[in-house]
Amino acid sequence: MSLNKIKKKIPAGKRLTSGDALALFNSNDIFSIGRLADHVAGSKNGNNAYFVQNHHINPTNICVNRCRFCAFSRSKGDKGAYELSIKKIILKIKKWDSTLNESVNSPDRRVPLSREIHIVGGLHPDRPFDFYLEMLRKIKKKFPYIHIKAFTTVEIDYFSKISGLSLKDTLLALKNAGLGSMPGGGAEIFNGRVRNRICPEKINGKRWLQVMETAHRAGIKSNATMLYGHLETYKHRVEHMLKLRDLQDRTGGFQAFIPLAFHPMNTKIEGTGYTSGIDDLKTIAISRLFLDNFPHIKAYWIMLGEKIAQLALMFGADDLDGTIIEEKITHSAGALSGNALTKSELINLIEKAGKVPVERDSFYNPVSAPL
Ligand code: V47
Ligand code: SF4
Repeated sequence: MSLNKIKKKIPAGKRLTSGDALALFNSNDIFSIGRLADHVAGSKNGNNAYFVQNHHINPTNICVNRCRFCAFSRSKGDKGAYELSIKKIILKIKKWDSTLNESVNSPDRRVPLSREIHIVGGLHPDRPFDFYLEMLRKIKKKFPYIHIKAFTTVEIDYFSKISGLSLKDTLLALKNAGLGSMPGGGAEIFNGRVRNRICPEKINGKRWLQVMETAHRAGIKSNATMLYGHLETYKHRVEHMLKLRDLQDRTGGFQAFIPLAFHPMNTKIEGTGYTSGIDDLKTIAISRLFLDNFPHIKAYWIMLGEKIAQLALMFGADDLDGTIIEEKITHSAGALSGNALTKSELINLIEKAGKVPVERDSFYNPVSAPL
């Protein structure tokens, strides 16, 4: 279909087909695509661009999967392999929490609390499921006001295997221990042939979708990601997003879609280089247009870099993610971005893109200004 026909579908609120999305990927008219996506983002979230005060923690990089695109993971006994104890994790959170706005912790509690911990890690060969339950319980006991967003579908599947519990019971046990929501990692690209080349040991796309469906039905909201810029084609990207859109039609449990730009350094995927800024913006914009049932599109500044992430806010994205504090996964693979942004730096990026900065909680509720 021609771009002009696709352009007419958007204001009429008509759903794009896979063919439309593919035509957009094959078009170089990035400004028209961006303008359309910005229009859709505006109709969903007004002029708002969200951010969150969060801290990433990776309890271990020891992983039995050793995906070929992952520069973060190690095998047990390798140089650089690490595992954090629950005590160390609590200390990290404590240090971060205490540096945040002093008045938040003041006895009168006049400033609304919004803190998110994002926890994902490798599939550790020896740690039992109880370790993860205890970790959640202890974090929640010490910091009851902190939202815990944790574990990719890949970890959930692994927990179910090591615990002998069904997927549903695994998820319910985690929820009871304090899990608040799930990040969108592990999706990579669903196409089986590409998936086998980039992460042969990882659960397949069908299982990823099944874990998410079970999580959503257990009342756990999540995000969804797509790793792009490696061996996949545009067709694979569209197929991937179609599967997400179909699942979202059934459950409504996804909050944000996050395209993840592949970083090649120190990985086993050769010859791809970094993604281009044009591809990053196009992918953000087309995801906004195609995933009409996703409330939010996140421009994860760690992977895009601060400047492309800022531009992405004019190409359909409405969320920059957050302060992050400590990032290991992308930085092991040659990320050029910094490790952390302060709240005022995030606000500045958003305002200079002509958007309204909105600090949010983990469910996209605005955190109101201090009383
Ligand atoms: O699943 C690993 C990706 C993901 C590389 O839900 C890489 O809010 C690029 O999912 N180059 C984990 N990407 C990160 C993730 C995430 C991040 C931020 C926010 C949220 C959210 C989720 O990172 C992995 C994999 O797809 N990844 N290695 C690499 N070399
Ligand atoms: Fe392990 Fe995740 Fe890295 Fe794959 S991407 S090797 S599952 S940590």
